[in-house]
Amino acid sequence: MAKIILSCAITGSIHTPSMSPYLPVTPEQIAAHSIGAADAGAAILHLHARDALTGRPSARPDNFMAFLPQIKAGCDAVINLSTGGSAVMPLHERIAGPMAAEPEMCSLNMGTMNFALYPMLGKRTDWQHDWEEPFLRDSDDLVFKNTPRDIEGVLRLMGAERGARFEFECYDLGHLYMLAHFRDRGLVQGPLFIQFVMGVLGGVAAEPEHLVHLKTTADRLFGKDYLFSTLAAGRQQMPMALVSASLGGHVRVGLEDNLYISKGVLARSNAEQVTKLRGMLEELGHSLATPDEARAMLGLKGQGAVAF
Ligand code: KMH
Ligand code: ZN
Repeated sequence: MAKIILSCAITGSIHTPSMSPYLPVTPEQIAAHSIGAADAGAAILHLHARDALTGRPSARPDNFMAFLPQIKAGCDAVINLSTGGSAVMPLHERIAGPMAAEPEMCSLNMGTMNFALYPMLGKRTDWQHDWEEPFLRDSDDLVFKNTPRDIEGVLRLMGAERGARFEFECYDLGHLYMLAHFRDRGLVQGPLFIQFVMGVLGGVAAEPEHLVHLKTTADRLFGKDYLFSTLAAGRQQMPMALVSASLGGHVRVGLEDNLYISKGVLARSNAEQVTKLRGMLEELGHSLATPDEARAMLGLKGQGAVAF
């Protein structure tokens, strides 16, 4: 069996600080969680930044630079920066940090879509910060914008000009056809790394049948010139990671997509989720790729070629 690349998405921009005391928000917390996840077996760290005081999602270069050198000094995992930032940010804001940091990898969301977070409001009233409740509530009228022009811009600024390779985030079948369109135009080259994103309200639900169909379609469109990984938001995170591995794919966990370690129990760290999934995968006979093995599989430029 081929080695599995385990990505860990450390903090993201979906969850807010009031939802879990363990969500890392300060640069120190983000660095410590990242190094812990790498030590536990994550080959790739998918990173967003936050404002240290309020925990609000940010993509400002100074917020990224407050933790990137510490993570690089503390582990050899591949650093993968989000260009999705948060759906409330315009594109120029979302890519400011990644453009300054010139990472080995960055995410690229393959379409414009709804990104509805308001079901997470629940019955909570004890918000720590003023921004949290309206941030979630107003997502019932929020469009995450990545038009073909936006996608082409990120491919040029981050790929052609800065040598990053991409985690192509595909939330639905149409996103695969958009990726094939850019392949046909010669703007993306293999091996492509596709992240199937399941369980976001606005994208496909986290159901095994959908994953099989996404993979079958990607097989037809990209043949042997791609690898896939799967993330499922919320409680389907671990089950869908196991389905992904069983289908020959790679896996992603992390507090960005799920705050829990088991039913009703908050994960105390990203490393806890990595350790749990690693144990289940190893029980099934899989083994994890090291960061350097992941670099070779994905054709990355290397840690020496980043700007932090
Ligand atoms: N949190 C995922 C559902 C990005 O950073 O570009 C989406 C994500 C997007 O990871
Ligand atoms: Zn992300």
